[in-house]
Amino acid sequence: MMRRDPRNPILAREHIPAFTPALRDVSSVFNPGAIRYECADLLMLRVQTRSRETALIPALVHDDGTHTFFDAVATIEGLHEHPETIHHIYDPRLTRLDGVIHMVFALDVTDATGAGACRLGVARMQSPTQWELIAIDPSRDTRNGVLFPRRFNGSFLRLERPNRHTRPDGVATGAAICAATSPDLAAWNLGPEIMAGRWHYWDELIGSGPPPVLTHHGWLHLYHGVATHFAASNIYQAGVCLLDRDDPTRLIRRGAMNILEPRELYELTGQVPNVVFPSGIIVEGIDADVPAPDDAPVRIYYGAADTCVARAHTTIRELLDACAETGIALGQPSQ
Ligand code: BMA
Repeated sequence: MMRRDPRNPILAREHIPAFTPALRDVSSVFNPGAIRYECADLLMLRVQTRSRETALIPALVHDDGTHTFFDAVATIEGLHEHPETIHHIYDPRLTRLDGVIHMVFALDVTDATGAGACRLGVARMQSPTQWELIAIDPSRDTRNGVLFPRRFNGSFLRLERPNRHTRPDGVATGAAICAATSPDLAAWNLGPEIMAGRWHYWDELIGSGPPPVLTHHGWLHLYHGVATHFAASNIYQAGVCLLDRDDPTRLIRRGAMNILEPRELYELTGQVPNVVFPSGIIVEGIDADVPAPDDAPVRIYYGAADTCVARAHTTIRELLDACAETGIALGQPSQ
C-alpha cells in the first residue's frame, strides 16, 4: 500500500552543500516539510551538523527525481528577538495559507527560569531561503505543530502535541494530538484532544506528521506513532486517520495498523535506529485548498533513522482504506 521510492534514500548527508564552514561534512538530514512550489516539491530539510546544531535548508525535488539547492540556508527574520534562549529549530512543516507558504516549526529553548522547554513557532515565506517570523508561542511546552490550509469559523486551526509527561530521562513528551485555534497565528488557544496514544499497540506515543489533506471524505491526517514496549529501542512508525471535514477536531476513523514501519537498512540503522517519521505529503495535481480525488497519487516524504530523507508513494484511496483497517479480534485497538 505504501511503495518506497526505488531511489531511497532520496537525500542524504553527502548531498548537503557547505554554504558555511559549519555545514562541511554534516551528520544527517531528516524530517523535511514538503509542499508543491514552482513545478517541483519544495522540501525544508532539517540538517544536523557535527556540533549537533540544526540548520533548515530548502531544496527542490524535481519530477525526474533529481534535486537542486538554493544558494543559502533558510533564515527567519525576527527569530532572535525571542526572549528565550533558542538552542535548536527543527521539525519544519509547510502549509499554503491564503496563497502564502507558512512554516510551523519546533524550538528547543531555555526559558526565563532556566528550565528547558519546547515551543512552536510560525513563519511566513518570502522566498525559500528567507522567512519572516509571525510568532513563537511561549504559553506552553508543546510540539509536532501543523497548520490547516484554511480557517474554520474565522479562526486558524493547528494540531499540536502538548508535552504532558516526563520520561525517565527527564525529557517531556506527550501522547495525544490536540487542536488549537488562533485569530492571528500568534496566540494559540488549546482546544480539545482529538486522539490519544494506544498503549500496547504500535502508536503508544503519537504526534502529527504532515499537515492534513482535504478529501471528499474528510481530512486525511498522517501521524507518527511510537511503540515503546521493545526492550532495545523505541520504534517510530507512520499511521493515518480521518478527521471530519467541517469540524476536524472530530475523529472519524483511525486505522489499526501502521502504514509504514522501519524495514529497510536506512530506516533501521542511523543516528536514531528504527525510525520512519512522516513529515511531508504532496497530492499530485492538487495545489490549492480543494478536495483531493480518491484516485490522486500521493508522495510522502519522511525522515529515516534521523539520518536521511526517504519517500514513499501511495494514493488517497489507499490511505482512506488504511483508515478503515481493523486489527485481530483480541487486540483491536480502540480509538
Ligand atoms: C522525535 C522528533 C523527530 C525524530 C524522532 C526520533 O521526538 O525529534 O524529529 O525523528 O524524535 O528521534
